[in-house]
Amino acid sequence: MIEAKLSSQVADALATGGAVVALESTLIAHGLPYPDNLAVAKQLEADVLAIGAVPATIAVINGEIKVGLNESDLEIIAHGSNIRKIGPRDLAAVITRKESAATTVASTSDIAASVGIKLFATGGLGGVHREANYTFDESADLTTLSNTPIAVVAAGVKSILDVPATLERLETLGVLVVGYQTLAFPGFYQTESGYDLEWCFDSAAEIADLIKTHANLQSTGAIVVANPVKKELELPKQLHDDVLLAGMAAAKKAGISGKQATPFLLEFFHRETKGESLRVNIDVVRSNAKLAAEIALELSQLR
Ligand code: PSU
Ligand code: MN
Repeated sequence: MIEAKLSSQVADALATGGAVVALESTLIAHGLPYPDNLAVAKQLEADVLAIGAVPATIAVINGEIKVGLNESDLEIIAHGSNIRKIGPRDLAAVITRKESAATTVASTSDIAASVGIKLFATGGLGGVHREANYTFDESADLTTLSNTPIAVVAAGVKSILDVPATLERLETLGVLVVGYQTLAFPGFYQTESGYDLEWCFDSAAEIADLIKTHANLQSTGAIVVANPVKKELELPKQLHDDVLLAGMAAAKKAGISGKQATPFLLEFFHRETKGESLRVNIDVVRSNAKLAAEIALELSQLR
């Protein structure tokens, strides 16, 4: 088990088999602009609480892994420009240096599963980047999901990625992907990515059952619950495709690669769509947090 400081609400809920939803901090520090990000961080926690589950936002604060952040921790993360974005491999370094850092899907999943949290909500997963065939840029989210027993609610993978390659890797790595009320794999800013799923689960209760069965089988990987943005809220396709092409060209020109690629492209989208992509991004994470809370609640009633 990873040594972490749990908020008293999270500790109580875990001790009594209550519903807990993990939330990540990279999305706050590097995925959304200040001060919207701070408001979103608080809104996500309120959304989870309103459904009757306990939110557990995860980050490293002054060298300590925290599960459940207080107001001042959230401020530190939200003023994120000099906060590192860290995957599982970086944890030891950040703790040794007593720095604060934002955790990605990979490191958040790792920490959450290790303290006994079963549900995690994010926006879009990391995966295989376009041109990964020669850059080798594949998110550590994939490796972690292959060996971490947690259910992650996401609107698919970020649309800036190579979506079909990411789906192939998820299959190879043994990560179960199920659509929530859909067989169309979501496209993050868009309802559909153009790629299909093999499983559609229709309710939070059915997904809670699935998580329980998966655990009984001692399956070691994660379950991805793919929750699409509502059609009437998605980013228009032409706008999305145009901005993505322009963003990738701008990234190349600016020499952006590796872990800077995602924050650069998300910011490019927010700017070039005049806030439309930001609105969709917020809708997506809120909807995922709510669904994760509903599933966590059902699961707590099963156990
Ligand atoms: N999805 C979002 N916004 C984000 C991310 C995902 O809507 O900021 C972050 C997550 O923390 C994810 C990370 O784990 O991007 C993946 O980054 P990379 O591709 O560098 O591994
Ligand atoms: Mn990468």
